[in-house]
Amino acid sequence: MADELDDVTDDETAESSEAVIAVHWREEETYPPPASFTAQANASDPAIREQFTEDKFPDSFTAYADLLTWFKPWDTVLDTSNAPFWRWFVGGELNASYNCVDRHLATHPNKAALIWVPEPENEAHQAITYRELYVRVNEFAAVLKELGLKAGDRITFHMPMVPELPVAMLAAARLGIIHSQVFAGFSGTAAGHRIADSGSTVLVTMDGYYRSGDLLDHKVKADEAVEAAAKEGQQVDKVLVFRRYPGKYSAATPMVEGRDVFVDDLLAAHKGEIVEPVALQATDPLFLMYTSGTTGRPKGCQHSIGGYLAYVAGTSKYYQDIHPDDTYWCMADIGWITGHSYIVYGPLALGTTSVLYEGTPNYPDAARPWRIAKQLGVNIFHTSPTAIRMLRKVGPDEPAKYDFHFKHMTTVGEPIEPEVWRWYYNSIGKREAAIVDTWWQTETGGFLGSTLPGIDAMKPGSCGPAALGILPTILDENGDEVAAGSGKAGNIVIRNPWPGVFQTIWGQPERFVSTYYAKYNKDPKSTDWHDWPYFAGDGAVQAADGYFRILGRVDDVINVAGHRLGTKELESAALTVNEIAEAAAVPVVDDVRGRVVEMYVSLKPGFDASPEVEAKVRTAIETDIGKIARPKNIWIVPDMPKTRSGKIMRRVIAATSNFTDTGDITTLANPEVVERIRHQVQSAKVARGEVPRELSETELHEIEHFGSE
Ligand code: 6R9
Repeated sequence: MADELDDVTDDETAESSEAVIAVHWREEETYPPPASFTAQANASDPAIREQFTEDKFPDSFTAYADLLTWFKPWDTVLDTSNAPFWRWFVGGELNASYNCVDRHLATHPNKAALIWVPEPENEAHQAITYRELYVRVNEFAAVLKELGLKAGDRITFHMPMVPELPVAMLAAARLGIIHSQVFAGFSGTAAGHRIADSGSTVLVTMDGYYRSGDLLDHKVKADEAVEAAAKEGQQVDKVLVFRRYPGKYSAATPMVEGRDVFVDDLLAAHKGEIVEPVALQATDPLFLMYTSGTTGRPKGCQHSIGGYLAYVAGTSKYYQDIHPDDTYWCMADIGWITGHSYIVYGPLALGTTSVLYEGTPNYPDAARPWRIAKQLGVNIFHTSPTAIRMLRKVGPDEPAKYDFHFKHMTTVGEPIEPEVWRWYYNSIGKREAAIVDTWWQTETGGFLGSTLPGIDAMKPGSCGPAALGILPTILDENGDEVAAGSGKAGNIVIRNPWPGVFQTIWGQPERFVSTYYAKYNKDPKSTDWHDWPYFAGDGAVQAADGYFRILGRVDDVINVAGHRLGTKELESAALTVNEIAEAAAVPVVDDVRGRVVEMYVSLKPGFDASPEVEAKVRTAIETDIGKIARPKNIWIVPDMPKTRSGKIMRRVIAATSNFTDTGDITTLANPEVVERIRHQVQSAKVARGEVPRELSETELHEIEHFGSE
C-alpha cells in the first residue's frame, strides 16, 4: 500500500472553486424543550452562555476541568506556543481511570457503572457496580503490567461490545498506555494496518460475539491482523483473547502457541491485585482513534488525557444532561469516537450508569431496544439517524407498545432528515423528550454544535448553535465569512481551540497541520490562536437564528451509516485485484444507511467483465476494510470519465449512480464515455428497482460536489 501513497498529496482540503453555494431549503419549525425537562436540567439558565463568551476564553473551560479530580492542578490553561499543536491544562496531573472509577467508590460503590445487555435475549443482563469495575480494571491493569507495558506504549484492542472493552480501556488508561480500539466489524487486515501504524506489540481481542443471532468467530481476525501488521514490519508479541463464555472457547480458529493467551487464565494470577493509577500529565495521550481521510492511510487521531476528559465530562453534563441517578444508553459502538466519549469516558467520569448492548438493534425484532429501555429504566437514549431510519422502517408502531420514557435523546453521525427527526420525537420520544442533534467528529473529541437541551428550541435537520465556548463560522474559499441568514453554504471552521480537540495525527504531524489548519492560516509562524481556524471538512449553512445545518463532507469521505469510509481506502482495496486497472468509489443515497458505496472499476487489457471479477472486488474490500464497506454495486465500465490531466471525475460517476445531473462535463478528456456509463448503470438500476427518490437539498449538494473537482 505504501507505494501507492507516495504520489498522493497530503493536502486534504477541498479544491472546490465554488465553496459558496446557494442552498434553498425549507426553514423548519421549532419545538420548545419540554418544561419537565428544563425543570431538572443541568443547564436551565440561558446565562450559562455568558460564562463561555469569547472574552472569557480560554479560562472558561476550567469549569469543565473542575469536574475532574486532579492529582496536581495545572499552571497554564492553554499553551499556544507550538501552534496549532494546542496544549491544555499544562502542568496538571491526573489519571482517567481514577476519574472514571476510583473516585466514585467513596460516594456510590454499589451503583451500576455498566449494564451489559448480551444479544441473545435468554442471557441475563449483567450489572457491574463501580466497586466491581474497580476490581476488574485493577486486575487487568496487573496483567498489562506483567507484560511489561508502561506509560506511552501503544496497545491495540479489536473488541466487540462487551464490558471487557471498557475494562481494558480503563486498565490501559490507569497505566498511561495509549489504547487504540478498532471497531470489531472492521476486518483483521484493517486492524493490522492500525496495529502497524500505532506500533503496538500487544493485541487484545475476543474469541467470539453475537451479531444478528450468530456467534461470530472473531479470533480469526486476530490471525489476519498479526499477519497484516507483520507485512508492514510490526511484530505482535502477544494476542490476549477474552472468552465470551469464560472457561469455554467459542472460536473455531486455533490458538497460536506462545503468542495467544486466554485472558481469564492470566487474570487468575492477579486476583484482587491493586495497581495504583499513575499520575500523568494532562497533555499525555489517552488514546488513538483511527479515522478515514483522503489518502489511503488512516489517521490515528491522538487525544489527550486532561483536555479530552474535561471536555467529554463537561459536554456529558450539559448536553447529555447526565445526572448521577440516570440510566443512560448510547447505542453506538465503542469502536467509534461516540462510544469512547459518550459511552465510556464522559458518563463514567460523571459516575452514572452506562448501558452497553452487544448486538444489532433490530435483533430479534424491531422492538428490542424498547424492551431493553423498559426493563432497565433507561431515561437517556443516544443513537444515529441510520438506526432511527431502520427502526422506523421495520417497526414504526413498536415504541408505543412499550412503557418506557426518555427525558432526553441524541442523534449523531450524519444529518437527520426532518421527517425522520419528527418520528424520533413523536414515536420514540413520545413528545416528552428533549432531542439534541450533535455535530462533531473523531478529531474533535466531543460536541461542537448542538442545542442546550433545557434551553434552546429544537429545529429538525439543524444541529443548532455552537456548543458552549466553541466559536464556529462559515468561510468561503477566500477565507471570507459567509453571513448567517444569507442562504449560502461554505466551509464550517472553528475559530478557537477547545480542550477536546485532538493533539495530532499519530506519526503524521505535517498531515495534521495541512489537513486541518493550513487552509485558512495566513502565517504558519503565528502562535496566536486567532490565526489558526480549524477546518472541519464539512459544508454548512447558518440560518439567521444562528443555527447551523451541516451539509456533509467536502472531501473524499463517504459516510455510511454514520461511519466514515475513505474513497482511497476502498479504491486501494479494489486495486489489489489483479484484473483491475482503475477504481473509483462514490456514495449513493440510501434510505436507511444514509449513503452506501458503489464502486466503478475498469479492467486491464486482455480481461473481460464477469461476475467473478465483481466478486473478487467485493471480497477484496471486505477483507481489507470490513463488511461495513461492502459496495452495493460494482460497475465494470469500459473507461472512467477523466479530466485532461487524467484525474477521475468522481462527481460525474456519483451523479450517474444517483440519477442526478452530471453537470459541466466539457472539461473532460473523454466526454463520450459519460453517456455510455450512464446507459449501462442506469438501465441496470432501473431493472433492479434501484431508482432513487428525488434527493433532498443536502443530498444533492453532496453528490454534486463529491470529489470536489
Ligand atoms: C461523531 C462522529 C464525523 C462526520 C462529520 C460530519 C458527520 C457527524 C453530524 C454529522 C450532520 C450531525 N456528522 N455528526 N453531520 N449532523 N449531527 O460522527 O464522528 O465518525 O468522525 O464523523 O460525520 O460530516 O464531519 P466521525
